[in-house]
Amino acid sequence: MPAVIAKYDVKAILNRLGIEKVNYGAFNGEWFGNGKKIVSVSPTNGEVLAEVIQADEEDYEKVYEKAREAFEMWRMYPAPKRGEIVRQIAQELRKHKDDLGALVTLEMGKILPEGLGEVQEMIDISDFAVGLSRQLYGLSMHSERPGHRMYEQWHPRGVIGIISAFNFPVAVWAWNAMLAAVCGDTAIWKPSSKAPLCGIACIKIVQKVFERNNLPPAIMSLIIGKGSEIGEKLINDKRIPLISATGSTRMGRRIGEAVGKRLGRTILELGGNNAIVVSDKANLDLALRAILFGAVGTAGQRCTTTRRIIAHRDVYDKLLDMLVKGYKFVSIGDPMKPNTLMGPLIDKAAVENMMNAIEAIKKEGGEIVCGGEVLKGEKFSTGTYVTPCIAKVENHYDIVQSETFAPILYFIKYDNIDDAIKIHNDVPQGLSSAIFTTDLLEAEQFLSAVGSDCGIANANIGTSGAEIGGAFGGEKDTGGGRESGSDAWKGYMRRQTCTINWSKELPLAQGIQFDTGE
Ligand code: UN1
Repeated sequence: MPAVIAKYDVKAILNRLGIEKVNYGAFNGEWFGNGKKIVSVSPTNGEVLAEVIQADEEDYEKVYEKAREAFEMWRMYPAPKRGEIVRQIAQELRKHKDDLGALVTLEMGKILPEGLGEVQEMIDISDFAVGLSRQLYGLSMHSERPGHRMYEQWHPRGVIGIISAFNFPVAVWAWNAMLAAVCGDTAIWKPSSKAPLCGIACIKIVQKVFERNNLPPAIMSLIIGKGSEIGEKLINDKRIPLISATGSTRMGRRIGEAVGKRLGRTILELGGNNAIVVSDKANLDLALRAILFGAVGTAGQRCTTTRRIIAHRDVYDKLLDMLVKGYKFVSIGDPMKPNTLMGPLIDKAAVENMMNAIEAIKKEGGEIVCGGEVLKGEKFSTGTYVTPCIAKVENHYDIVQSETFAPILYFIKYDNIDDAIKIHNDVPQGLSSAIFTTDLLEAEQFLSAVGSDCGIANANIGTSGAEIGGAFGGEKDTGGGRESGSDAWKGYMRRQTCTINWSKELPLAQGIQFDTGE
């Protein structure tokens, strides 16, 4: 058990991470900021953690300029050496795991084991990137012309932009930043203004590594500011060839539009509406545990959160009953305390959003089976704690079709597997999905071309908690981008096809003759 679980001292944690009472929100090798001040308030108890002076539009230029300068040298620093720097970053992350995990919990409210798990994802992706730094392979192909060689190679793209959400305030940056770093890009990170201290703490950790190695710290820079100012500047900046963004579908559409207009590239990881199909041939005990973690974990604020259960009519009542009992044992409270399973929502606006969704469910004819209340009393004086909710609904309800970023789990009935898959895919989003069944044929159908239409599809494990080794992302309104493992690194590099003629002739492809007759 990490020491911080047993006993924690917020001041000491912040201190060890280099967080001061008032911090600058822009970093390009130096810390500065000339924008409005924001206050980071913990949703766990309403206490002020620290203040941040955000960046303004001029500060953005200063951040960009240093990131560009850093790119000029970083792209020529050999990839395996870039990997060595990321290896050192992974070591620093290991040293700071307890404190950074605790800060995630304090600033956004997920329970400490999940805060620590998030830092573990950062370490894992860093290790992955170290190996990758020696494996940025291109293919070679046979030329149709004699005395010619053809191959493709991958070059760094440039200064890229990373926009991250409050719910994974450190890991999602690391998925992007560590891959970008070994690929030879430099990255400007705009974290969510709801979790600015997490951003500052991460950059302080990596800053030391760059400084120790006499490298420009602007290889990984930071810009905290308003979406309507700094976010807009970043996405409209022609000099930024790639924007990798995580957030709502609404936000992603805006980014896709702005970056698409200037023909830049995007990696978009947007909303999910993740379902678990529970067959009459499922191991219900396994399904129960997966659903509990998937629906209640991170208080329903993961993009991979389980939002819909599509249960076979023969197990529907039994599963619902098991879940309602299970929900009673979910201990809600201070996410820093051992045994707590669900912390607060990020803020009161999120609570209001959840309450509005519950009203909408009832209006459309749904039935609230349990939960969905705002908790009151001294322990919950922040107004950010709720009970997780289960509702019986129809898949076509407007409210079911959209992502509510809160712990609401929809229960839907199905008759046969074709029917289940149809219901499953009948939503605008396509991030993560799962089936629980011991029937091989059903599982294979779910994973086949006529099965789940999501970017992630699992059998007998839940929708959330993906490993970093796979490509992460989804289809349809989820945005289509892929981050993290597999060959997602290719998004951070530009592909170049090269043909070299080592003969003394100049044959043309496709057998074309183009002689001047001289
Ligand atoms: C997110 O919610 O934006 O698969 C990312 C998961 C985590 C990542 C979630 N590894 O739940």
